[in-house]
Amino acid sequence: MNDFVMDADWLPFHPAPGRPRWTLPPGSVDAHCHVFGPGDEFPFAPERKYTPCDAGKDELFKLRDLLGFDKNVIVQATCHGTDNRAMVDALRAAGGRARGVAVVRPDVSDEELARLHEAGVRGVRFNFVKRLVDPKPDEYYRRIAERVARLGWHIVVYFEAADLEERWDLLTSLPTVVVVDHMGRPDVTAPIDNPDFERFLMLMRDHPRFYAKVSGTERLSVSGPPDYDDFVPFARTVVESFPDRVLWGTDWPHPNLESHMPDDGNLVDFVPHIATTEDLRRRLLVDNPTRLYWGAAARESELDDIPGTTVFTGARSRKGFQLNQFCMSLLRAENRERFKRAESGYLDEWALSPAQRRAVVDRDWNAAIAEGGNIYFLSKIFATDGTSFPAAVSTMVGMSPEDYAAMMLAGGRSPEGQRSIREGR
Ligand code: 0GY
Repeated sequence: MNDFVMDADWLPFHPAPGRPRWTLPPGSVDAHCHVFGPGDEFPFAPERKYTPCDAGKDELFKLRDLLGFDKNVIVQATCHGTDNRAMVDALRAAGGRARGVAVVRPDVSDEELARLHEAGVRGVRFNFVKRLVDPKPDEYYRRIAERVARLGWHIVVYFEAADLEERWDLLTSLPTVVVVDHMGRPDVTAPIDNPDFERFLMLMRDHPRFYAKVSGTERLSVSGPPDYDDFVPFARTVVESFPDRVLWGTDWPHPNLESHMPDDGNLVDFVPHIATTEDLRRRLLVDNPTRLYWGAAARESELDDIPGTTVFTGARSRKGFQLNQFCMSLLRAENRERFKRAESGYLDEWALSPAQRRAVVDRDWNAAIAEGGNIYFLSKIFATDGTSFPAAVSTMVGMSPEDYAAMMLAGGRSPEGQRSIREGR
């Protein structure tokens, strides 16, 4: 029994969308869609501004297959607040074919962020649209940005065109890639050179870390279907000016529409009107979203498949920054003396995580590397302790220093050994 009754004026998603008349390029990503509930399984948030119809993962995946998309990016909707369970459940069910954008509070725990990452979340959303949320001061968002930047995530922002000016300093100082939903909601009935849209184009032009979703056709257009004439010049300008920084999504199940509910097949048919060449369409639908949501992760999982080697990636460098800085401080004789005299007090001066601190205290180099340490920096600790490099690293493979040295003198490990952790060879 569903405890939630959708709003009286709610327009449910199209019950039977048609198959598009053109074929999406292979590997296309629907880079903006949501799941709502179902409410009896994943309750809507008490602070929500609307109660939608249920629109769960099964419906979403059916639509993905009907339209011909390969993958989805599921964006946490405001009706679920900061409870990301419905979205995470959909990610897990998608078997690698979906990534997520979560909504979190600044005090979200590291464990929760790690859990979201593992499920496939690669970004957080800051929503400034006042009819959807009670926006917070800039500081609130800065604290979240700092947390998620360390994970290599990006930030998706949703705002009304007129609000860009007020949030300009915050947005342009965010430390990550920033994706703007629905082109910053331009007034498509205004001339294309209106000041609000000019400001948005300036944002994109002057800040190469910004991406734009050229989506929201059905919610921004006033001229309406089937041609959405008023929307076309705005979207085309963005696609043609920034072909490598645009994304597109259906926006299914289309929350808060008032004028009409589109047939999602027709929305896909509309894409060639805004991305007019095959090359532009491939970048919009395949290359850009794949790079943003699957690129780094795919590369890192490849790197993680090298037996006996932990590659020092950007994410690990961010994670281990304080640990490695501490190690480097030991290059100075006076710091070595202070560390040797009162190890615990010296470690207090560095913002190490409990796991990093434990690894240093235990001289557990495998643990230190798992926490973002780099062997070349960690070697400053070996030197401070008066331990040779081979003696220190022999502990990582459970060998005595003598046996390890003998193996190295005999030419090291055989190249015939294991080549892939995943494949066990
Ligand atoms: C969208 C647009 C809207 C709603 C939300 O999270 C949401 O509730 O994003 C809207 O009402 O404009 O992109 O789904």
